[in-house]
Amino acid sequence: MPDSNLADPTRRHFLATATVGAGLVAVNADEKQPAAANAPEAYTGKPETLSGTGGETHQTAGGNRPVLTTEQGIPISDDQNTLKVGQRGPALLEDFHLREKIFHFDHERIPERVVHARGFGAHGYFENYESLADLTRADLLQRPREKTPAFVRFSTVAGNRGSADMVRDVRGFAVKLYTKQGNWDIVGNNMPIFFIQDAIKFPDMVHAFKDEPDSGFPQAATAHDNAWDFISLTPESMHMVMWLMSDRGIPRSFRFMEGFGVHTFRMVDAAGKSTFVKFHWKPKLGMQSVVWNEAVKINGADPDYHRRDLWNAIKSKQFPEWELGIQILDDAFVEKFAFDILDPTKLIPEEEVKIRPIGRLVLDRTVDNFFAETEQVAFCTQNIVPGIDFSNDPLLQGRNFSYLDTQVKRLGGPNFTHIPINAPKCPVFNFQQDGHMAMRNPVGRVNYEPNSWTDAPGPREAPKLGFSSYPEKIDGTKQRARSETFADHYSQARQFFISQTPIEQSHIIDALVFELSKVQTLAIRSRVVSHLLNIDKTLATGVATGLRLREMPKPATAAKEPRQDMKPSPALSILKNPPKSFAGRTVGVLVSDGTDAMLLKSLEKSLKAEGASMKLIAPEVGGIKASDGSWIEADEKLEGAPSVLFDAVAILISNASVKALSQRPAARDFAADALAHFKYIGYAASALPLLEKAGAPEKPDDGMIQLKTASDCDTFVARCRQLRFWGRE
Ligand code: HDE
Repeated sequence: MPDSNLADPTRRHFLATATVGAGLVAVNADEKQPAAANAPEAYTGKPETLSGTGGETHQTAGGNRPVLTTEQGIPISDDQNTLKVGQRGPALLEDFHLREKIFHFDHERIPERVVHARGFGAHGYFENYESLADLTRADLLQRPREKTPAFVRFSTVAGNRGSADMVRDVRGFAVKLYTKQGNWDIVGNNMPIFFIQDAIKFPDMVHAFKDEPDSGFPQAATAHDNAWDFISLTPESMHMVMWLMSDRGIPRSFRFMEGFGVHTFRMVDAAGKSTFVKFHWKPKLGMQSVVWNEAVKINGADPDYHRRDLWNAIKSKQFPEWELGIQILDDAFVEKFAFDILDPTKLIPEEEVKIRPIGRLVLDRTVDNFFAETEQVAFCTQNIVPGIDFSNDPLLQGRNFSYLDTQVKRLGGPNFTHIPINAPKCPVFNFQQDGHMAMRNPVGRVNYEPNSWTDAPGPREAPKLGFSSYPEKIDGTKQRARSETFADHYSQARQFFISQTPIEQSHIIDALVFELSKVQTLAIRSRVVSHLLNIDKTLATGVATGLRLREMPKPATAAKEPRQDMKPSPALSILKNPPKSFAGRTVGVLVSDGTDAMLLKSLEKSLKAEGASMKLIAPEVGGIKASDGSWIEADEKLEGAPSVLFDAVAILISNASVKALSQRPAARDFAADALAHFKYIGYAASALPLLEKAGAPEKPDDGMIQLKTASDCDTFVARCRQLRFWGRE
């Protein structure tokens, strides 16, 4: 709480020289050593707010306001004024406080990540369900119910650090597990595959996707010529393009998306037996995405929508949770699978290999400081622990090389592992030393091994305990070549498309039409459609019609004929896997003076029972006078809280207010957008004129639920579980 006594400067003049030292106690009576003069326990100055000669505010130390110091610990007398000759004269070079403060500020930024620059992190833990000793010797997976501390950073890929959250993009899902045998990073995404098969194409891909180098735009969007030019010349990207253009590209929040390790990894047991596995994170609250028109508006209304959602969920103790599952790929499966398990543009349908749940990830703590934790966290795919190993996926192999480089560049030197967010939470002993910002150097004389010193000889190898790579036998010719087993670029893209509901398919078509309409070069548009023809005819025709292509191109030449026998995989659709409840979601309730207080209470109760919440939106943020005369504070002002920010809405404005509100564009948009985005709408009869003005059908549709009684509120919340009333489409 702000202390109102300390907010307004008194007119008493601030005099730096007169106050310095005045509040300092020289010696702590009981001890020989004097306490630091500016230590909070020694400082007896009184906190005051004073006015300087130019009327500027000075707040002085005392009480719970410690003494301000320079980085060298020198107490500061005046933080409002530069040292000058006279009051209006030039500044003096000897003002070390000014110099240090501005110098530090000038260096506040570190290079942003070249990809995944915009992210948001949180702390939590991973808890495994049962011992996985039959598969791996990874220490964290041996003992049932053991908790391992975790830090997770979600991100978009293409946008700069200051870009908006709700862009169409892949989301990073990077998990750092601080195990007792070192840090294990699972640096994955919210899509189980990738655009390219070989790391050597990554710089080209990222260059093409990010803003164009001459103009510097578009920001955080693939809807431009370079991106689609690259895609259209890279048929292996077609499967990922289907995912990106699907609703997975615009997730409602991090809490409602899946995560994937993408590559095939190995689990290695104590006897050295290796099993290939894929990692999957399943959100406990189920999957949910927004619709494109909503995404565009969310970015304007709240560019921090995803980070705010995660922050608020944790702060309100609705801890986001995912289940970790593995697909175990035995030799027989690897042998008979239609694709290569090393190809990162292919997934393994859950219907073919079931996912075995092995534990859960809970995020229960926000960061204390965004920069120190979210910005400085350094994930590295090569951080694995004994019991886990790499596969030969060429993309993973390239990544293992890349992440160290990027961290050195971003964090300024090789000692980024000393930063608390990156430091393992288990003992670290080695002879690495020096370098920029070394916080931890070997102690004593010994800084090498082998050595013959007996007194503190330092650490040594542990042949059994230590990490040892799976001794895979490899015999081959050194060459630059792509495996022929990677050549089928369309079959799984087709499988993804045919696994979607008609609504989801139409979203994919709309997204492609939108993106390609921003592409100015006709030949590129047409080339993309030539690939779509190899995926699905309706898809290609839908896009060609949406673009008004005057001539249908020929199908692109396929390196391998696409298969037509792919079975749909229902697990790939979001809508075929709806959540069981409305928990974790929020209803935006539009209220006004005269809103039925009882009804509002009933709605709140129904939502609470479901584990959902509501936000009150009023013409003014100060609040409303409800029907029973009570004063109810609002959470948001109408113009700052459009309906796109909520999962469903209720419009409970009174008869007396409906006319005035119907004149207000924000109120009309609130209702019109809720209708256009297929949201469930609870309404009081008195709100109907606003809904009608916003284009509601004369006879309310089944997504509109009139609220009169407590039981209506229960019905409304139960209907909201379906998230959207697609019937309106
Ligand atoms: Fe990354 N990637 N990547 N990537 N990646 C980075 O590392 C790279 C790839 C992923 O929240 C960078 O710390 C190469 C696939 C995530 O801090 C960099 C290749 C997948 C994050 C880098 C890939 C990812 C990164 C930039 C092709 C999904 C954010 C900053 C071989 C499985 C981690 C950094 C965070 C970040 C390189 C491809 C996921 C430059 C060379 C595939 C989630 O090192």
